[in-house]
Amino acid sequence: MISDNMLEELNKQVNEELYSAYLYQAMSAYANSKGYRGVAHWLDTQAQEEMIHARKFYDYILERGGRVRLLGIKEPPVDFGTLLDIFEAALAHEEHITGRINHLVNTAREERDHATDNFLQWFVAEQVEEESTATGIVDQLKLIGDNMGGIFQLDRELGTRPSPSTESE
Ligand code: OFO
Repeated sequence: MISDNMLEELNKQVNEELYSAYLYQAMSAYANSKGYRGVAHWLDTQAQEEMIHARKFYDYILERGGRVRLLGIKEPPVDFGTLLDIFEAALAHEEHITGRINHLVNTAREERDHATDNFLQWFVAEQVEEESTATGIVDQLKLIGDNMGGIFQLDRELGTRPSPSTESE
């Protein structure tokens, strides 16, 4: 049996992942308003991926016979500044999510809940990828600086991100 405490933490994580989707969607809308269509596409795809993450937690709660509680989703910001600001915010957010996943793993281990521990390992690996991807884009943007040609090229590159159904989300 899954504990009430573990269930509460998993329900909180559904909310964290839904907020992640909301945040990336808001970033995408902002990038679109600035004319960065490729960046907007990349962020939109990320928002879809976060919905899949939320769904994984949702399905797991049900699979364990738990009750899903959908908590209120907080409002994300509207303005995100420069492209570098956007991706630095994305990286900071992913670091926060990594902290949450680590907390969930610690809780599962304290409770000797091996099934939940095992379920969470996919997210442990996923967070390494999420942080590495965001760091890569931040580094590229720092190198590019104000070079419009570089920004144009990066925008085009980010616009080619495949949809979550065809990549390993
Ligand atoms: Fe769900 O990984 Fe990003 O936030």
